[in-house]
Amino acid sequence: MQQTSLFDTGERDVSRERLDALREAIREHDYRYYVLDAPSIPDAEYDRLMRELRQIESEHPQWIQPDSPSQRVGGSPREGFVAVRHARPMLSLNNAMDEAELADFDRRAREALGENALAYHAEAKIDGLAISLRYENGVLVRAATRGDGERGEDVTANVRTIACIPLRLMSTDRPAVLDVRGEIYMPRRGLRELNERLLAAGEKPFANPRNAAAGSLRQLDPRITATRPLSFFAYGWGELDGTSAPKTHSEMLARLRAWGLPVNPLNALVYGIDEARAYAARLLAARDSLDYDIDGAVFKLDRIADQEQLGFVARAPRWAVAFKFPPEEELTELLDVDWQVGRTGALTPVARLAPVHVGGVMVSNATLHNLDMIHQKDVWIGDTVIVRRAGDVIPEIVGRLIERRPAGARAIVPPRICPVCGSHVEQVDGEVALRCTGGLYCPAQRREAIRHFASRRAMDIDGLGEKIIIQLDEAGLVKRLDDLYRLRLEDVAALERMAEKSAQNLLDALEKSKTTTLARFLFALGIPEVGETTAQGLARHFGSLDALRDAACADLPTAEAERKKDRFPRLQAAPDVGLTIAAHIAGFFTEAHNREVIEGLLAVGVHWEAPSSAVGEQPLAGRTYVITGTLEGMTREEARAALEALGAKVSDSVSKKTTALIAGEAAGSKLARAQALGVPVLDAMGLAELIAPSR
Ligand code: 5U1
Repeated sequence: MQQTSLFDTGERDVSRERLDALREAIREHDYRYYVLDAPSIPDAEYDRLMRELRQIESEHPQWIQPDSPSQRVGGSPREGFVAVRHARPMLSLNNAMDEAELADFDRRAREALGENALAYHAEAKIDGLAISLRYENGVLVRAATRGDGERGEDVTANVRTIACIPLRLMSTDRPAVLDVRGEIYMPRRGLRELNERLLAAGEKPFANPRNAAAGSLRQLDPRITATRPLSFFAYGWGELDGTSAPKTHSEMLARLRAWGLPVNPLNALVYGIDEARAYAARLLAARDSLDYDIDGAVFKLDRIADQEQLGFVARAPRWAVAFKFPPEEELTELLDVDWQVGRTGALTPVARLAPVHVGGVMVSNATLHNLDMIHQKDVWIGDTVIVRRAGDVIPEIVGRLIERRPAGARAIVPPRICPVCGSHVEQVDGEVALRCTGGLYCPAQRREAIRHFASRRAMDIDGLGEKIIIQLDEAGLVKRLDDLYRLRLEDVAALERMAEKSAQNLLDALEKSKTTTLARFLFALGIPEVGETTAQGLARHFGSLDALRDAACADLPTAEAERKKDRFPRLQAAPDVGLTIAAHIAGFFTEAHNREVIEGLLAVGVHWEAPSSAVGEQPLAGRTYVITGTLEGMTREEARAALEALGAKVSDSVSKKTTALIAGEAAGSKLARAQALGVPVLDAMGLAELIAPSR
């Protein structure tokens, strides 16, 4: 052991410096955790710092100071809530970090009591917020957080909003005074829904259920707490008056339950260390399937007389221990970000991590959800990030340590082209997801594209179900949709469990599907947000695939249109088509890969009759018009739609082939060019005559 000199020799001891640094760091983390409700490191990291501090202090007891973070149990009440003194202190639990430490706890208890095997009350350690509920004559009079164990914050108004906490105890046999001790927590599903709500409102989501529970309970406005899905389990008691003293912990928890307090159904009585270990193993195995976070198993001597005999050290009882499970949050380095393309084309950022054990599993990938989340959490490549793996959800990045950002860190830039197929990537206004536009071409979307294409309301290809689609894909027989129509009988018959008769049936169904309608074909293309009704509207409005394709490709947004939020006017002129759908249609048709697949489908013989409303009503077919200037009584887009509905083509530039220029007020260079080329010029009246029969 090292001795400190009374006289400062100028030489600072390494442990001493480390001790100071640890105390400073822990104080900072306490402040962030208890006061700001914004912890910046996972619990496991905090625990490591605290353990290291305690270790140094145990090696150098002369350095222990009363204000060291190791010398108190919890945090201090924050401004805004009234401090209240607990009638009995709220204790904390000593931890057993592994089975050997659990066995030590059991051995010490057995030795102290002189018994061979002890009965333990085994419980799940809920990862929430400890609370003390005071009932006087059966009525809830106060709820207080743990604070420093002696004094906490009065959160009665907030706790009264938690539905499962009784405001009045049930049954007639009520104690005069009862302090119930337990944990307030937020169920995982509740947190997911809450975070969705917060994100939709443009607010910051919570990183984990514990922060969410703490943040919700510490709201100064109880009406906000009331909207939060909080829950509670009772696991102990403080002052108890006006009723018989319980003989065992399990007996008292049964009484709490009878009084209407929620008690965890996973609690059990176990005998001896082997059963305790087995309980912990079962609980750990069940951990992912629970709807709340747990961070360990708690074992308490069941007999109250035994508890009293063992007593306390500092603020932790010697009769109970928390057997800690592997932490569900850890720190690691974000090495890179890949973008995964889902079956509907949505791009998800996947974090590549320096491998780390989280919740007992080695994790090297985690989701970052979407670009909005990346911005919200301000995560960069090179950052030290907090990775969380809880429940059966995939590991996620919940934050980063800004103070550890290295000089070479770089911001995450989303790809402009799809990493799988090279089609361009779009982010449609109002949507969080980035999307690959190569829906018909992208291998990542292939199976989904085929499934949708073949579905009954689309091309109605009988017999082309999910299993066969997977087989065809795995065999590499269908790389693009049009390959479906090139399948040969022997290829299909060679698939596993495919009789020749079924293979022939499939080919027949494919052949039959070639004769379809434009509306079905448009729906079958799987353009995002284009359902059956929209597809029918598009077919009716444009009359032909060419007209729709021209509108989609020519309708690229100009800077001026962007400013006026007046994008894709020709597409938006169709029924049911607003800005978002128009953007999806434009994105789809401007992607050359998709146009190639459509050409391929037409080339193999997919065809349809012109929509009936357009048949015989195309008097302007083969003619090309250009529109310029301000038309009286009609926007240029309406004029264009009317001409196209009659089969005309509307072009943007005047050439010798232009049938006529339609010139409104303030026509400029196009009018001059038409006159120079001898192209006929019509005014608004001429246009009205031209389209009159159809209006
Ligand atoms: N399940 C459970 N959690 N928990 C936490 N029991 C339990 N007991 C505790 C704590 C702090 O303290 C006892 C000493 C009452």
